[in-house]
Amino acid sequence: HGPSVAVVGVTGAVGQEFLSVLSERNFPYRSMKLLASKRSAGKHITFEGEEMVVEELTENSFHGIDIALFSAGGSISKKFGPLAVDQGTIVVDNSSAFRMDEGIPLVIPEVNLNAMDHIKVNNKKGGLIANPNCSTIICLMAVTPLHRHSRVKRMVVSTYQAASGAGAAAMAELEQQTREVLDGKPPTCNIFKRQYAFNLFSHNSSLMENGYNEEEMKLVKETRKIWNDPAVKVTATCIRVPVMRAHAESINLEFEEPLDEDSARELLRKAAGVVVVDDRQANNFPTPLEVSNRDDVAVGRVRRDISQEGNKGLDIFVCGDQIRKGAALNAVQIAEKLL
Ligand code: 11C
Repeated sequence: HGPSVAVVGVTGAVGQEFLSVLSERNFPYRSMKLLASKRSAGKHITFEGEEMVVEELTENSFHGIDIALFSAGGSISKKFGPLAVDQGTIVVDNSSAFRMDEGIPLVIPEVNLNAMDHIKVNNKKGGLIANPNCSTIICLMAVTPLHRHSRVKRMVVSTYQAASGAGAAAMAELEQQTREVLDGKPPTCNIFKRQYAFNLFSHNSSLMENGYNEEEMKLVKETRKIWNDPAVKVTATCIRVPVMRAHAESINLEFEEPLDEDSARELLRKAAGVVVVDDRQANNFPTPLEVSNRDDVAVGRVRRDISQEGNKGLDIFVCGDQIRKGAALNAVQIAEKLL
C-alpha cells in the first residue's frame, strides 16, 4: 500500500536527507525509485536495509510514479517537473523554478497547508507543489505564530547561512579549507572562489539591479506569497558563514498591534515545529550546531525592540537545520499531507 515514490537528485545533500527523513518518519510507500544524473546512475545506495541502484533521470522515469520529490536544481526541475506532472505524478519541488508561478502552491505545512488543498494524490491528475527557500521556511516557522496573533507590518531579516545551502560540495570544501588553513596551506577555492574557512561573505547568489541578491529577494517575495499578504514589508541581508548545515537568522519585527515578549514566547512555545531556547540567565540561546539534524526550529533572544513605540516591535534570533526543515523535511511533510 501507499504511493509509488521517486527521489530526484538522490545523491545530493538534500536527496540523501529525503531518504533519511522518509525512513525515520515511516513514510508509507509502495515502491521507491532513486533518480539522478547520468554521472551518478549506477551508484549503489542502501535504503532501509536494501541495496538499491541509482537510475538515470530520463523522460520516461515517471511512468506509474505517484509522488516525486525533486532536489536536483532549477534547470532539472524546469525540464522534468512538467513531464512528470503530465504523467500523473505529483511533484514536490525543492528548487526555485516554480515557486513564484501563479497557481503553484508554495507551502510550509505549519503555515499555509490550505494552499495545497486542491492537490490530491489519488486522482492521477498530477500536480506541482513548491518547497520554499530554506531561509524563508526557517524565518516563517518562527514569525508566523506571532503574525497570526498580531499582523507583521515590517520585517528586517539578517541571515547567517551554512555551507549546506550551497550543496554537499560546499560542505566538503569548508571542511577541506579548514584543514588547509590550519596546516598553513593555501585553501582550495572551487565552489565560492574565495576563502570560506575562518571568514564570511555576502551570499553567493546573483546580485540584482536593486542591489539585493537573489536570496534576499526570495525572502521578500516568498513571504508575501506564503502569507498571501502582498503588503507585508520585508527587507533582508543574507550572509554565508562557515557553519556546516544550519542557518541562523536575526529578525526584527514591527507589528500592527502591541505584542509583549512574554506573550510572544508563549505563542512560540505552543507552535508546532518550534522550540523556545531563551535562557537569559545562562546566556543560552539557539545555535546552529544544536539544531543540526533536528526537526524543530529554535527561537530565542525574544525581546522588545526598544527603538519602537508602544510594544509594537520585537527582536528574535532563529536557528534551523537547512537540509532538514529548510528542505527535505518540509518536502516530506508536504508529501505526507497529500496522503
Ligand atoms: C542557500 N537558500 O542557503 C540557499 C540555497 O532557492 O532553493 C537554496 C536555494 C533555493 O544558499
